[in-house]
Amino acid sequence: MGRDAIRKPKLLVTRKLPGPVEERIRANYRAALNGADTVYSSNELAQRAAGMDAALICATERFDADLISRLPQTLRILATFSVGYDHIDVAAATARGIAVTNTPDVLSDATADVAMLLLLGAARGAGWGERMVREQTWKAWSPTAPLGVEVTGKRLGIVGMGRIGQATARRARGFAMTIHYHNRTRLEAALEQGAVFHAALQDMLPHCDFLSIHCASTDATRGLIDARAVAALPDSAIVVNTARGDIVDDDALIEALQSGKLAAAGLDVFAGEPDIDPRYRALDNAFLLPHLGSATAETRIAMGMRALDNLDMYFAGRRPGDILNDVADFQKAGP
Ligand code: 8YV
Repeated sequence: MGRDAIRKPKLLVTRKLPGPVEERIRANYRAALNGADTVYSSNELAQRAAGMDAALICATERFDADLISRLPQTLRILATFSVGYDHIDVAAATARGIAVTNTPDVLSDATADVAMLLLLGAARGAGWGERMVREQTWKAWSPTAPLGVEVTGKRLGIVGMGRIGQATARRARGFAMTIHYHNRTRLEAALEQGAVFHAALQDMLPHCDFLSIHCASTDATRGLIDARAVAALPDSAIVVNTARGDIVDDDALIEALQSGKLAAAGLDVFAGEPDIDPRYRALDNAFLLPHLGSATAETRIAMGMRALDNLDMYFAGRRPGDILNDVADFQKAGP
């Protein structure tokens, strides 16, 4: 084995990643890749992690406290190929001195594009309209039916005004929408761009013709959009979710879509995905996508490169740019 091979850290890669990302991995790591792109179970992850220095993981793998306790002592860093990290028990990783990094920024535009796609698709009937064409139920054009909801000039409420929320607001302004937002902290005026801040979610909801969810899934936000929140929205409002499915209470949303309290919903994320609540499939006013928020070739490559920047920094003995926990030691890879 050459000197280089001895020095390269051992990296478990849990999913098949874009070609240029895997090329860079092969050049710099002794990697266990997943060419078949199997979604590993927790037991498989624990087994495959044996002897590894690091793991490059996705949101499809749940690194809970139990799995983290079964990781080998050699494994020092979990780099997730995602901005969200609700699939990782960061506190458990920190307690074992395992660094955790994510990939912010690089997917903000792609995800905001999908938020607008859902907003427009839900409002204008992209789902049911396409079904009419494909299923040949499109008969004579009619002045009165079917009709969607006008987007231009309406009020958009954004829950979570981070990078993706702000990118969505920029796009919505192009549709002359008035922006309201609820966030833990108020943004400075330069970032707010005239958006109306609401310290309490419940106070914002009556002002939202559209509601778009962009906060992280945490103990504080799980189930945030519940029956009480839905009831506070104006009748015929539209809900869009590109963040995480569990921020929405499925029972509340589905009942509101069934009763007509809400005109429509556009959803890219679901609790328990891909095994979503089957009632969504029967709702003509639900415009549904299979978690495509970051799914462009450019963005997925950028996410992989960002995860590798974090790993490279860690193994160069430096603090990774996107580190999420307070782990003091960054290792120099060496023989
Ligand atoms: C990713 C996402 O596709 O980055 C995130 O948090 O939700 C998605 O855009 C997925 O999580 C990849 O692991």
